[in-house]
Amino acid sequence: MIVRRIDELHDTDREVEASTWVSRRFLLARDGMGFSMHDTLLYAGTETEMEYKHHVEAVYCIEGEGEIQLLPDGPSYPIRPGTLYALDGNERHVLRAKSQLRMVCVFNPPVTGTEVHGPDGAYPPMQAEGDR
Ligand code: 9YT
Repeated sequence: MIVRRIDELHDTDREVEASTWVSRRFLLARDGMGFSMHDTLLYAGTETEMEYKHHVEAVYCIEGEGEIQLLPDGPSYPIRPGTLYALDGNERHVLRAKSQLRMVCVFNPPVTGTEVHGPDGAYPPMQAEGDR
């Protein structure tokens, strides 16, 4: 069994920061669960464009207010605590945080912990076990 607390992730490779968000990664590929699970903060007043071409992702909002819009010109949906969205079609999207958003994110396949968004907004495909 794995038991972790969020304060134990601080200043480790399980805490990954980008310009508009910080991701605290409770479960990564190396934990062997078959998915990764993150507690991500998106900073107030920011927008983050993403396209996970190689992963599906479910995101559950537990704090904050914002909206998600499908790109290039898709519909927008309000995000508030209690809202889940699931990108089951690798959709390109933008997440706008009106206030700080706290999101629980689950990725399949799991992220390895080293990914950053490429210029195309995607994380690269999962590497083979021996490459990590
Ligand atoms: C909600 C979202 O996708 N934010 C970007 C960061 C990503 N979820 C991550 O790596 O935790």
